[in-house]
Parts: sequence; structure tokens; C-alpha cells
Amino acid sequence: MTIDKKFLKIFEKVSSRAAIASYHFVGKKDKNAADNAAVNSMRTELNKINMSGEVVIGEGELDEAPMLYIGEKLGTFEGPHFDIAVDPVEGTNFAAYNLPGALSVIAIAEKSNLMNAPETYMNKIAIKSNKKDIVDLDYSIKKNITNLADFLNKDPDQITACILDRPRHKEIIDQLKSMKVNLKLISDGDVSGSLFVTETKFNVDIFLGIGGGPEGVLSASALDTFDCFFQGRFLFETDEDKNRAKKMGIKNFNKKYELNEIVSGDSIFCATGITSSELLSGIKIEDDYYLSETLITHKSSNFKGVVKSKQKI
Ligand code: VTB
Repeated sequence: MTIDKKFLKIFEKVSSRAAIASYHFVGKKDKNAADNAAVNSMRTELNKINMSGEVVIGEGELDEAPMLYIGEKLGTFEGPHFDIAVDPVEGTNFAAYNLPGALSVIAIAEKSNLMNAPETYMNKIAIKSNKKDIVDLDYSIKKNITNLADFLNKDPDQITACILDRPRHKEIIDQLKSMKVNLKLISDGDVSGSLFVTETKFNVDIFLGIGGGPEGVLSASALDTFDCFFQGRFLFETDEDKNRAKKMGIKNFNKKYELNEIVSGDSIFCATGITSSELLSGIKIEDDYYLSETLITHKSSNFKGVVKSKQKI
């Protein structure tokens, strides 16, 4: 089974309308308002679609009663069954402070093909080649960089690594520095961090480090059509984390997930720029229209491209 191509346009609309909704709060120093607007819009648009959708990555779990909670059913219930992962505003700080890189993100897979992930941290690693054994979460930083440099026919000082700028990454960053690897430190937004490995023009050879688990599932979906390598391992720190994970069907807390264990079968991924970045232009207004740019991928048709859209204000 594959996901019909007609859904590309349909989900592009969901993503771009959420970005437009959030755009109204860009620079207003209110992360929650920017997020709520996008969440509301995504939910309304998703409920119009002829599908039986279920949120597997969303704004939280049922007991927290958010909209787009994990397990929420969406759509008209007429049409294909989909798993849905959303991050209505990836980089809420970016939106609130009008900084580059805020995105509205949605990923779709056929029912039971997208990982239901708890809201814990995930250790991640991604490169452009889908060849195994070049990099691995179980290798040392030194081995990963040396292998990658050999594979790319470069020296380590010609490699660029993207990583969230966090104190927890001090050791990794120190090791990268000692190998003279170039760093691209990001303050938020590790879905974008992963997407930087997809094209040489972004000049990032490897994305690594610990970020959100839900963002890890979205990153794997983002890379699915690009034939990239992605691995993730959840970090369960508390018993509560472990209990939540158990409820979601996770038995081995130390398991390393390969990209195709996180997302399998056919998939669609859409990310629309809210504020501009190297990846995508943000929302703009021209005459009476909102202009948006959405990165869309579709695994079965091997479609990947940035689609511009124009919607009447
Ligand atoms: C990342 C990043 C997000 O949170 O997952 C990060 O993608 C991880 O959490 O944009 P910490 O901030 O606790 O490190 C964000 O930066 C914000 O949700």
C-alpha cells in the first residue's frame, strides 16, 4: 500500500496554514500563543481531511488534555488510516523572538508504521549516506568522525557537525574541537539540525546529540525520502518515563532504533517555514496573499522538493 499523491497537497495545506496562524505571533515574545495558534489551525485542518488519522506524536498525552494529544483521532473517518506526527511550531523560541528557523512540521505514515514515542530525550545521529556502519550511536565520537571523514574522503577538519548548544553536550563538543571538526551549534530546532545533512549546500556532514524524542521521530520522517542514515535511542531517566514508555509498547529501554524502525512503509513529511532560515523562507505577505514555502517529501514517489504556495488573506 502507498499513500495517494493527492495527500501531498492536502498535508501541505495543513502545514502552511499552521505556519500562517503562528506567523501572527512572530516577535510577540509569547511562545505559547505562537504554539496555540498553530495547534488550533492544524487540528481544524486535519479534521477536514477524508481519513482516519491518529496522533502518535503530538502536544502531549491524554491526561494532560492538550489538543492534538497522543491517541487523538482526527479526520472525517472516511478514507485511509494514517499515523500522524505533529510539531505545530518546532522552535517556539524562534517564533516568539522572531529568530530564523521556526517551522510547522507534520509527518504521516500508514497506520501502525510511525513510532509512538514518549516525551523523553533521545540520543540521535544522522548523516547523508544510508550506508550502515559509517557512524553509530555505539561508536566513540573519534570513530564516528574518522569513519565519516574516510567515507567522504575528507580530513576531520573539513567535517562540519551540527549539535544543540547545551551543557549536556560539553564532552562531545570538546572531543569534536580536539579533532578540529567545524561546529554548527544550534540553540533550538533539532528537526532542522537533522535536515541540514540532506543537502551539501547546508554544509553539515553529521548531526548528533541529545534532543527531544518526539523531534527524533519527526527527524527520521524528514530523512526517510532522502536515503539518509538516522539512529535514535531514547533516554529514560525516571520511573515515570519508563512507565509511560511501557504503556506505548517499548520493552527494551536501551534499544537503538534505526530510521526504518521509527518510520516504515510509505510516508509524507511537510515542514513550512514560519521564520526564514537556510532551509526555507518564512511566511511573507505580498498584496493580499500569504506566501509560504514548504519542504515536502513522499517516500513511494521519491518526491522531495520545496513547494511555494499563495493563500488569500
Ligand atoms: C530540541 C529542539 C527543540 O528542545 O528537541 C530541544 O528540537 C530539546 O530540549 O526545538 P532542551 O531544550 O531541554 O535541550 C527544543 O529546543 C525546544 O522544544
